[in-house]
Amino acid sequence: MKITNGYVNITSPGRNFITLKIETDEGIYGLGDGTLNGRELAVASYLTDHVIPCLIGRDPFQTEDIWQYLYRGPYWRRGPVTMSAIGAVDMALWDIKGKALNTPVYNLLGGKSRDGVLVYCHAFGKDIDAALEDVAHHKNLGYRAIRVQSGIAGLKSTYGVAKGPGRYEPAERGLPSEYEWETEPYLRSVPKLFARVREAFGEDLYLLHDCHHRLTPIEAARLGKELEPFHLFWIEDPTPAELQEGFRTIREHTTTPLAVGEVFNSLWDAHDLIRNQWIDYIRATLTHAGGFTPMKKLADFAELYHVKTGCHGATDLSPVCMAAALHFDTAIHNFGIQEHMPHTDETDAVFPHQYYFKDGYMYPGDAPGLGVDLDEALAAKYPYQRAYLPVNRKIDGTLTDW
Ligand code: GCO
Ligand code: MG
Repeated sequence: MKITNGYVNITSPGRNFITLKIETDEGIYGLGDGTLNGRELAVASYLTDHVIPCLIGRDPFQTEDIWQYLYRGPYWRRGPVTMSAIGAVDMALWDIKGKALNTPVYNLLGGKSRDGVLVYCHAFGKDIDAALEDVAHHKNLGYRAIRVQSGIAGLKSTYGVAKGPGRYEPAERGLPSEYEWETEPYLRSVPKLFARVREAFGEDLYLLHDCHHRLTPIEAARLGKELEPFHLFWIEDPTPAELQEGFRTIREHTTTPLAVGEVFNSLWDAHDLIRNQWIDYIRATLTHAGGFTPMKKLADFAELYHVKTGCHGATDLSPVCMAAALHFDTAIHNFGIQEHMPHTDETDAVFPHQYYFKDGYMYPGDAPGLGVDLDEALAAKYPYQRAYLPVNRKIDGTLTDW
């Protein structure tokens, strides 16, 4: 089999998505997600201008060789744009392989290691009472694991809480808006939030919380310690992880499990975190970390150190990535949990898919390949619209991590 053509689809059914389609001489095609929130067109150009021309004529079954060609070949390595582009190619090739062999991708990765994939959803509210209502709502939908975020008294906006009615969506159309941040009120509020959640819902729910890279290691250590009585499944991105050693400080002070890695794009971003056992869950995604080929290696490396996976699954990853993640989660041994932020009906219609949610778990379906498609005629009705993630400033005006 030979690759004969490839092109990038850009669509915006509510938010922007970059999808790579690779075609072959046997009529089989594969899809890959290359969406990088707020920097979508850079990945589209990387694919169209630099990657696709090098793929024509290659054997799509050679996923390892093509991955190495795209990673080592250009000399310039890593970075979210490069790795999202490589991730899209790798995903599309595994989709082709599955379709050609008439089997779901999870069978190519080791077969089913479990029946269902435990997922967590997002609950939030402008204050603690509203957050509790949203937890109750999601529990009634059947979720067994819920991430909880709430507004902070005195701050106009915070991460994970929608500004208006409706669900939370991180990117906003137009140029970046500015959010406001102060650490101390946040640190005082989160333990109160989880005390109330446990009081209202008991011990059975798995509870998670995202700090979104906003704390220093010692602040995160304080938060982890104060959350211990509420037995969280994890706190996520407690501190930025460029300095992997920062996690040592957090680890030395708390037994609250730690998750990090949604912005990672290589095993090397997590190398010290994993081999020193400073984290419990690695959140790298199939799109941003370069596809199945390196993610399988990352998971296998993590397994040696008792680290499990918890793949990023925000709505800024398309249903193609969601499908890929569910195949991956089904197959690997050290799966921990999968994030699930449901897409809008418009997005689901553009990307018809086999995967589904039932009673707290998700299932990839048994269609050959990834089990997800792209309705290009419908996608064309939603042209690209510029959108950015917000930026964040401390109340004195200093730019800080969003
Ligand atoms: C999460 C994330 C996201 C990010 C988003 C940025 O845990 O789901 O933190 O919501 O903010 O992916 O593009
Ligand atoms: Mg996060």
